[in-house]
Amino acid sequence: MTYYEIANKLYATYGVDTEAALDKLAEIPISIHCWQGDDVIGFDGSDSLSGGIQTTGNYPGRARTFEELKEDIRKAFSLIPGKKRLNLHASYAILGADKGKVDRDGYTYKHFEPWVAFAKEIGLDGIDFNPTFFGHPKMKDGLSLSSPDEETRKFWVEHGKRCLEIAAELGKAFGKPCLVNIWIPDGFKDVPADRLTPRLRLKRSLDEILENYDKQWVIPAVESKVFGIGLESYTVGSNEFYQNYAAKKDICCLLDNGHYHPLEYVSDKIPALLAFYDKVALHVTRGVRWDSDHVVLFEDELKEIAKEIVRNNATDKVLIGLDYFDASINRVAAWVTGARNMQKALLFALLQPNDKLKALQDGAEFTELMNVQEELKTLPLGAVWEEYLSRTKTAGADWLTEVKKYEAEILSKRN
Ligand code: RNT
Ligand code: ZN
Repeated sequence: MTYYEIANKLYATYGVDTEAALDKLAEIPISIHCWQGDDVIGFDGSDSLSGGIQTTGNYPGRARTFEELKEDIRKAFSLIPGKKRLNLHASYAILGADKGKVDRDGYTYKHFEPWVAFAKEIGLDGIDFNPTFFGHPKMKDGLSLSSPDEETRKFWVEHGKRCLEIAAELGKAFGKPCLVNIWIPDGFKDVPADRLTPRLRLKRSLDEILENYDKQWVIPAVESKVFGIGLESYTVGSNEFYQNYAAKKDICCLLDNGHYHPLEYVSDKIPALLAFYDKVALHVTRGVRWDSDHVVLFEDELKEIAKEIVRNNATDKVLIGLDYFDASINRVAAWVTGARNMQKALLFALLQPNDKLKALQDGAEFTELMNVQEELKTLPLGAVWEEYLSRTKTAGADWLTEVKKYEAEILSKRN
């Protein structure tokens, strides 16, 4: 018997079908962020990151051009099995002759068509999109949609509108809706004198942006945050603000698991929102002491997030995206590690006897529930994962060898 066949039998003793789990896993799309490859810099003029987020490290090989970023994505994605989408920020516009002439309030679909061609070429499932409200001179005093300066606020509203228009085309291009996530860094370092008015301005700006969009192809979402670097005391787009806004406007909430107080868990928020929303979007990341956006590892909270998605039959409702940026290690390896861990966590969740566990809970059989959950932790998940990799013709545990070769041949030559 192979290692996988033994695993299949062991899981079967718990009533779990590994074949069904593998089939299901292959169907769950992961939206992979383009910004791990270039430290969130983009191509539209910025040369540093702002907005209370930070990439640390200076590992050689950062992608500096569209060609380089495509090359790196191609390599990384070839080492990630399953269905993949690409998550783009507006700052990754391919402006060509429009460079210096067209600003973010004037971007159109044509500036992203080269990305569509690329995504199709490498067989992706679609593209998700994000307006970029940072890394730009029109951020006034660190504010965008909540700015008291009407010209500034309007500029960013127009940017938001353009992004929804672009997203509709992106959705159509793949025949799948495009998630448009709105995150703004707006906030204050120190105790504000007025917490309400900036939120009222943000509300007005969002209303203006969302006045008109293509409901068939676009899923708008709002992403809250508790604090940013230099924005420790107040963020305009807080959790309560956005959750209420999303509920009233019938749009989507995006939960980034680096954006809450350390003892608040996104795994617990997912089912809370599923009780009210048809869709919930995620930014899966790993915060170490703060929203540090470390590479996603196979950790307890990641498994818990995956369990909530799977056991609530919400693989179509929870839109899984990744959001981290580490510049201290090989960036291609960072992509691969995080994406594979997300998938591994989903597989872990798919290999739980979820109905049986629920029945134990309902029957108040908490001793057995604890016992079974503990036993499940040491079943041979790795054997099933290796089987998945081999069936999807993806490199196994030695994938890093390929990245090292790529580093020697390509990345190390960039300077
Ligand atoms: C920032 C948010 C936001 C960004 C990306 C680049 O804290 O998480 O989602 O990381 O949009
Ligand atoms: Zn995020």
